[in-house]
Amino acid sequence: MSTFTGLANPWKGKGKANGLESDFDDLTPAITYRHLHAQHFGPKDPLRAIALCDSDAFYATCEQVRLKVDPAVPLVVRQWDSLIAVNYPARKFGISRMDRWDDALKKCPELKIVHVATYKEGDDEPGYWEKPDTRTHKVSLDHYRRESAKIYNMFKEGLPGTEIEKASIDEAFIDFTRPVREKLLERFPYLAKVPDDAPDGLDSTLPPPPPISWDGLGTLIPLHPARDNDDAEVELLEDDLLTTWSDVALSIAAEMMGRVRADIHAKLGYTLSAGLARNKFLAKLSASYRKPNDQSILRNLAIPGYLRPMPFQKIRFLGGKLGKALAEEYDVKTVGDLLSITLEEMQRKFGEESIWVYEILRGIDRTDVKEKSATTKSMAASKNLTQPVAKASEGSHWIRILAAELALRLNEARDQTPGLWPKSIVLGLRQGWQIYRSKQAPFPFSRTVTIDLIAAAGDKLWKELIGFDDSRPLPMKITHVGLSFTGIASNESGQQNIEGFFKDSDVSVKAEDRGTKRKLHSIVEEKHASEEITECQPSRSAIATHFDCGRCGRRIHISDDLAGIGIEDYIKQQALAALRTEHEDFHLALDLSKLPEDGVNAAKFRPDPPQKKFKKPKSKPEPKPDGIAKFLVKK
Ligand code: DCP
Ligand code: CA
Ligand code: CA
Repeated sequence: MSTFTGLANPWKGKGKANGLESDFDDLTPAITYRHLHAQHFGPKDPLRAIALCDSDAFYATCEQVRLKVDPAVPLVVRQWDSLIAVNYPARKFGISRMDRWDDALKKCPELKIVHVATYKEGDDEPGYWEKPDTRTHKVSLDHYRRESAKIYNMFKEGLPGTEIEKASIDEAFIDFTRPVREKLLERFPYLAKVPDDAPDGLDSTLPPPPPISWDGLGTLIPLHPARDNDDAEVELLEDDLLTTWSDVALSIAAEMMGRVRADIHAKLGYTLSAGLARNKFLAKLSASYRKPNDQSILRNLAIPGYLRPMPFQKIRFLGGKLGKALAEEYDVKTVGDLLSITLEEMQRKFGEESIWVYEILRGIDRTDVKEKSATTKSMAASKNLTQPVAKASEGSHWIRILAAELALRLNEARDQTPGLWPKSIVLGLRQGWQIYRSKQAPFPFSRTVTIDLIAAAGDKLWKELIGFDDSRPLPMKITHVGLSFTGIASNESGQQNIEGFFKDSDVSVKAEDRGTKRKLHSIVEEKHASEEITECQPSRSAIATHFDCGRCGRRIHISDDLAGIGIEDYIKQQALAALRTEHEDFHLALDLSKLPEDGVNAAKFRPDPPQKKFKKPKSKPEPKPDGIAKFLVKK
């Protein structure tokens, strides 16, 4: 065994005879004392350990836990005629989300079918009804959100020092880098100090790590997936020889992940599956390697073997138009097939932003795990209508149902964070997927959140958009009604402002009766008259969709298709990170083009040069962030 800097990549020389073996050239970076002792961990930190943890058959398990059903009983969650969640015992009968509920019952007569809770007008809370009717009821996911929050809170409590980003109702990214670093130093105290005879001081590479015992830590994604069992022993031996400190970091993260998964199962009854790897993209991809109730670990050296044979259209954001365009353009199927396309070629065909895809295909993802702050949160309640709105006056019915959901959710959120209040309320109406109209208005502060208050604000927006005159034709065929709160913040200062209003207007803040609240409503609306009711685009999620370049002062946006509400936040982050890298490179290229030919040292400008080749600077500094985005619309 030699030093770990020069560690051979097992794929080098074994790849196809077309030079592909150099596609993954960042798998065994030198790991130094400086890395280990860094206080800030960038996206290229070699000891980064990220997990994606996803609940198994989530809604189905929520119902199984709520109803105290034996987890071995096949159970599905029904929404109207379709299924939205199928537990693992039911999957054994060949039941999937694609089935109608009655077809599923044919496949498994003892199937337990639970219809998702629904709201109906006049109810403050959702209920589980015998025969809910889509014409009058609206689905409620409140119970699932509440259970989701419990799981999230157990992550927070059980994993101090980690960064946790909720990625959807049943999954979260967890960045273990910080606590893993502490554990490394605790377990291997000899790493705490640079040895006196270390040749390069802090920049000396760490001594080789000890072999790792992976027992009980999960499923290792193999280094050589194609090998048969006879080679298992060889592989084990090889595994030890190839062990790096990055792997040790992953193994410690896996211990922590496994412990919290077991705690959640014991306390709340949910099983979770996790993937652990060096970045978010790979963690997400590994999480489904073995389900349910397992965690899969993707060591750096296993990345090529895992990615290469993967049909790229299976990768979530390559499943849509972009994947199709790539498949057609190059007549290819797997990630490996795409590796021969150069960055230049990809960018020429698909726009500058495709650097992000180029990197993703090589297992590189620079996005951070970022906890979402409560200050930019939004809450949306919506209903797809099987029968479009027939008359203008029907609006109040739906608005009231949506208002009940928002009231419940805001009140629950206030139990956790008192004083939470939305800045605005938005009514969005849709005709199919093509036509969308919305209005928003500032939302008046009130000490108590009531359905009346929200419904009144919603009605006012409906009046602006549609009116309540049944004798006039509707301006659009409404197939979807959405009511949302945006800019939710814990509003101490907001409260003071409001109390200020009351002093001015001489209205008692203590009065809680409806009349006063209505007055309050109109006072606040008057105060905001100048900014009141603006036509707006479909509401965006709270995540940043642009950055401001410190060098040229330009604001760079990700394209509209990517910024939309249908695209997951981590995809937006990835696109934004790619744009940022691209933009930095653009400046770098520009800098280089201005320098005299000789003595140009890229490292001077960018200490950590990227693996791709620089693009030639354009004559005009006009980076265009569109291109690939048109392929990235949700399927
Ligand atoms: N969901 C839904 N409609 C979909 C997909 C999902 O209503 N088309 C809901 C129900 C799921 C929950 O979101 O329970 C989580 O989605 P997942 O894709 O994570 O699927 P499950 O958790 O149900 O199953 P798995 O164990 O495969 O993760
Ligand atoms: Ca899930
Ligand atoms: Ca999920």
